[in-house]
Parts: sequence; structure tokens; C-alpha cells
Amino acid sequence: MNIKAVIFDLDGVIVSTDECHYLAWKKIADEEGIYFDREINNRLRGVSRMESLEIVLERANKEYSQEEKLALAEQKNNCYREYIKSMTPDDILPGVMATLEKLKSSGIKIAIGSSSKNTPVILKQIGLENYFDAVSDGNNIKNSKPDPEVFVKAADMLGIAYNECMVVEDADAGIQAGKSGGMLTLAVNGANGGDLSLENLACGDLVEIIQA
Ligand code: B16
Ligand code: MG
Repeated sequence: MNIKAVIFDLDGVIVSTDECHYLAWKKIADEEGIYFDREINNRLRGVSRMESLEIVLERANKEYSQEEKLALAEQKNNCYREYIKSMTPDDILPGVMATLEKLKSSGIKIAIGSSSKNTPVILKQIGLENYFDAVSDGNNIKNSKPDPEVFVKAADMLGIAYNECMVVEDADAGIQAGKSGGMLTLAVNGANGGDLSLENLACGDLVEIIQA
């Protein structure tokens, strides 16, 4: 495999902010009297904030105006931002730093490809704001996953051909996005077929796998 860059999803791969997203959406749904559970939450992985809201509102028994939707999305984000305020480098998931360090020292570029507009805040909280070779996130894209835009932009920032990039994702939408961007994909932490985690993968070393 001729992989020159690995593009990591953020929520659910580098950190477990997916739980904070769940709690924030659950609070909004409860306040609105809308049924919401973890199964529905799984459909929000990798999906943009406004598209996530549309999924949450599928169970609502009234129509919401655009203005009301924007207000709900803002409320959700304020609540989410409260939850992530207490994040520290200790919240980086097991195996992540070892994997990133190994890739770096092997000369493989590393990037973030996240749908989240909160990416800069999260990276700062966990002390990785200046760590990656490129950061592509919800702030620089028009179309969120499963559209490949976020990963394509990350590859462009790195100046690496798409077929020389590997995407690491916890969401089916993200795996689809990587594939349609012409990249190799690795499903981890529960994405469809992704029974791996970077913790157990670090033992086998991502670097060895991609250089094989
Ligand atoms: P925000 P990822 C995604 O991040 C989350 O998985 C998804 O649940 C969330 O709705 C989306 O970011 C937008 O997040 O509201 O912070 O802009 O998995 O692509 O890193
Ligand atoms: Mg994710």
C-alpha cells in the first residue's frame, strides 16, 4: 500500500465527544417532548448539526419553522459546549497518541477530517491544536459526510493524492465519504464492520499495516 497520509475523524475516533453530542441532543429532545435514544443518536455520527437536527425532529409531532430550528441547534450547541469545557488531554482515547506518534515518526502525514464546527475548540482542550499537518472541519465545508468534501480538502491541504490517503472513521457516513473520495478507509469504534479500536490496532501498528 502506498499510503502517504492518514486522515482521522475527530468525534468518536480521537475523543469520545460523541457521548457529549448524545447528552446535548437528548436534553433538547426531552425539553421538546420528542422521543430520542442511542439508536437514533447513532444516525447522527459524522452528520452536520442542522442535518442531525432534522433527524431528531423526525419524531416530533409538530412542524418547526426555520427560525425555531436555528434556535434549537444553537441551544444544543451551547449545551454541548458546556459538556466539552471540562475536556483535557486525558480524554484522548486509548491508543490514539501512540498511533499518531508512530505515523509522524515514519514520515506519514496526519490530518483531521471532521464535520464538527467545534473542532478548533476540542483540539485546544485536548492540547492538539498545533499537532496535525492539516485540519479540515465543519468550518471549511459546504457538504458534510457522506460527501467526501471534508477529506478531499484535508488531502488538498496536505498536497497528497486521494488514493494515497487513508481515512480512519467511527461513522458509516464517514466511511462512505472516504470511499467516494477515492481513499482507503479503516472503520473503528463501531462503524459498520469496525470492531477495531486504535488501542488494539496500535499493537499491530497502523504504520506496519499501511507500509505492507
Ligand atoms: P458540531 P466528526 C461530527 O464530528 C459528529 O460526529 C456529529 O455527531 C456532529 O453532529 C457533527 O460533527 C457536527 O458537530 O455541532 O460540533 O458542528 O465525527 O465528523 O468528527
Ligand atoms: Mg466521528
